[in-house]
Amino acid sequence: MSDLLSRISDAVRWGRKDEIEKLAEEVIANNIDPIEVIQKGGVAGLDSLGQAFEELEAFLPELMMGGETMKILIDKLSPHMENQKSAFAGKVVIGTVKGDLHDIGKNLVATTLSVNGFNVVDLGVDVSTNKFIELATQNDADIIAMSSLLTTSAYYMEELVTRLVKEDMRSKFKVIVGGGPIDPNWAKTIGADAYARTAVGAVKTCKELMKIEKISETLIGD
Ligand code: B1M
Repeated sequence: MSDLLSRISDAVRWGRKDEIEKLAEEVIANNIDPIEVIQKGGVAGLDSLGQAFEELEAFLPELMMGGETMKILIDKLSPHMENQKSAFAGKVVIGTVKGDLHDIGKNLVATTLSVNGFNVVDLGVDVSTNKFIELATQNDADIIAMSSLLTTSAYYMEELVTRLVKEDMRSKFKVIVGGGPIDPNWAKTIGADAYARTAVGAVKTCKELMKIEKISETLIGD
């Protein structure tokens, strides 16, 4: 198993799309947990690529190839995630905040919530605060879930919470935030209700949020 994970991590790191298809088939044939493979193989590969990018050992085209390879892995494995859709768990409007085009983590959170019984409305990437509020209202959502991978875009999470307060809508939606540069401190500072570090953590945390009647000062997180 650890050999397979490291081959998957390498294939994502070096953007080897043909190889990832075969490795995904090996995962499926051996009935291995897709979430574990995505996290410990795929995410590990992208982390190593991100590190190389920071150290100027990899450049934008490699980042794009790595991202595309990861998407192939997720697309192949998602249908094999254990479906827990036994009961309606709540409605979530999710998106990557304004200025940010990273969608791999957000997609993973959306899929994991969906296979765990949440009704998920995915707004995509580069989602403005207006669009979040409009679509959450239109869909009568329980939770607004915001993802950000860019430090420069994390500000829009704060903008959304501030707008909800100003427009007297704060009690209508629970707000959860996550993504690379986001941490519990940031979530608390901006007045979000919850933070999650991973997609699996987001499911656990959103389930907790659904049990809470009223917004409290205490941040929930995995
Ligand atoms: Co870019 N990128 N990127 N990138 N990219 C990062 C994020 C970066 C950390 C790389 C680095 O410098 N080390 C850096 C951001 C620095 C910062 O601001 N802190 C960066 C940069 C700088 C950029 C550009 C500005 C580069 C440039 O143009 N010069 C540019 C920005 C474009 C834009 O958005 N406007 C850019 C572009 C790209 C690509 C398009 C090439 C590609 C994205 C492809 C795509 O998403 N479709 C890309 C990639 C692939 C990366 C890295 C390598 C991988 C990101 C990823 O998908 N990780 C990344 C480095 C890294 O993260 N190590 C990097 C895997 C994914 C599963 O993890 O999204 O973190 P993640 O999601 C996790 C958790 O965070 C959590 O759950 C997921 C799974 O467990 N999570 C949530 C995520 N959202 C959540 C929401 C929740 C809860 C949990 O609740 C709502």
